[in-house]
Amino acid sequence: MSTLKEKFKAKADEQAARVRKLMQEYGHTKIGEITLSQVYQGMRGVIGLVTETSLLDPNEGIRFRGYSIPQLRKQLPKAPGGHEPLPEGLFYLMLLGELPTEQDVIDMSNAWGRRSHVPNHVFDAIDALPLSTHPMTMFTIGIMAMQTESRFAKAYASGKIGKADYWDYTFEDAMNLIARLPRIAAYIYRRKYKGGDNIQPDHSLDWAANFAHMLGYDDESFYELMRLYMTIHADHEGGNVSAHTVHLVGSALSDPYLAFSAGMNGLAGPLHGLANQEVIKWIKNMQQELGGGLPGKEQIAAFVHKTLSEGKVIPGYGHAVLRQTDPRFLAQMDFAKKHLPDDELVNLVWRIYEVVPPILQELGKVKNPWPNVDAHSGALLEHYGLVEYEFYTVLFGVSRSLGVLASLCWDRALGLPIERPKSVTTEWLEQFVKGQLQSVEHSTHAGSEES
Ligand code: HAX
Repeated sequence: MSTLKEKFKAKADEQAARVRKLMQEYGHTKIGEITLSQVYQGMRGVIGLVTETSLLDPNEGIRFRGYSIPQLRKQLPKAPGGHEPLPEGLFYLMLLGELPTEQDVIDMSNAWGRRSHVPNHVFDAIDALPLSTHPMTMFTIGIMAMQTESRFAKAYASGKIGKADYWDYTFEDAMNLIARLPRIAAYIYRRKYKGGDNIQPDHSLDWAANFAHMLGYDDESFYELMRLYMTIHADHEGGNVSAHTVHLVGSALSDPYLAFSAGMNGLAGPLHGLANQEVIKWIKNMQQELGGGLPGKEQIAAFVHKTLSEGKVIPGYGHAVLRQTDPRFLAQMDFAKKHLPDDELVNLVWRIYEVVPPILQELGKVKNPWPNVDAHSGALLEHYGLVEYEFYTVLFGVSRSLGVLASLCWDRALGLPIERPKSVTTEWLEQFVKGQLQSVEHSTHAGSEES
């Protein structure tokens, strides 16, 4: 057993005992109430999931095992000469709950390098798709084609493993998947946009830099962007569509390939991860309509109003949980100030940031008028020449594997059961409300008779 796996097993045993104790002592304690509106409105605010890897505060933003993004940028190990955190370190932190040493991160890089072989039939499956296929569709199909490699599925099918072993095979699949995803993503990029001119991996590089290299961007500053990008997009607690889907599908003991691919289909929605391509599309349309360059604030405001009047959302703004500017937006802004302060598109993103929130606030219905992670990422990628915006969500997906697969390891280690919340019909709710009203009327009536 690898050291990482041994450490994970020890942590998982400790945590499982903690959960058992909590359940025994407080299993019946109420931790919230549900209103009828929440039932209709996407279960917003309903506490119904346990995700150990990160926690989202509406005002502070995401914390990974207690560490904010600015803290992670300082405290996680860096590449030699680099300033941004290595995503290997974040995965270690999410999996074990403790900060890694430099050596732990080097070991993780090496382990992923060793595990990164992608079988040829995966590339063949991608090659069978027309070039016009959206990169996210190619990505999920590539992941599905690779399901032949699932250690969990094979072990389960053999009938030789029991519940206590599930975490082990899930761990193996998670590590292999994370190791292989950059290769698949880069293959899709080079096939669709660069005439199939593939670039072989360079395992002397860290995971994110090697990904950048396979995409065709060998520039230290782009490596840094990829390290930061892969770190900040990795996890956003458990209730967002991609994370929740991976957990939900995994809860049926579908193997990590099936579960992760399902989560990626959710990430491909424009209200979730696809918003990163929508943002840049929207900005480009704005520039085109306004004659190019850097439009003035009034011009931007007019374009925002026009978008809203067409019944569309402003992509990159708003959030189901956050109520402040997303610290992931701010981290990218900080990166841009350091590396590309004069970039026109980046300056436009910053100007839009000054214009959009008051307009959304005025609408009176938008709960969070501030930018989210997707409002900034495209402008950074464009600067380095990665202009194929349909590919942006694939980058997000590669990063998201770190959080959701670490969580899936925890799901199996804690033996979490199949997920099955209760649903009801509108008629059921009407009857329920009527029953509540009648019982209130009955008790009021009974009360007045007594007095
Ligand atoms: N522009 C215009 N209207 C918006 C809006 C925006 N950016 N954000 C919310 N609203 C509207 C909603 O559409 C809703 O309108 P209706 O009542 O007419 O349906 C109303 O304001 C209330 O919505 P909310 O409660 O504030 O927001 P939700 O929790 O329902 O939705 C979303 C959160 C992120 C989906 C939403 O803010 C949105 O559509 N934003 C634009 C798309 C986007 O940037 N998505 C990425 C989010 C982050 C992420 O997951 N990244 O991957």
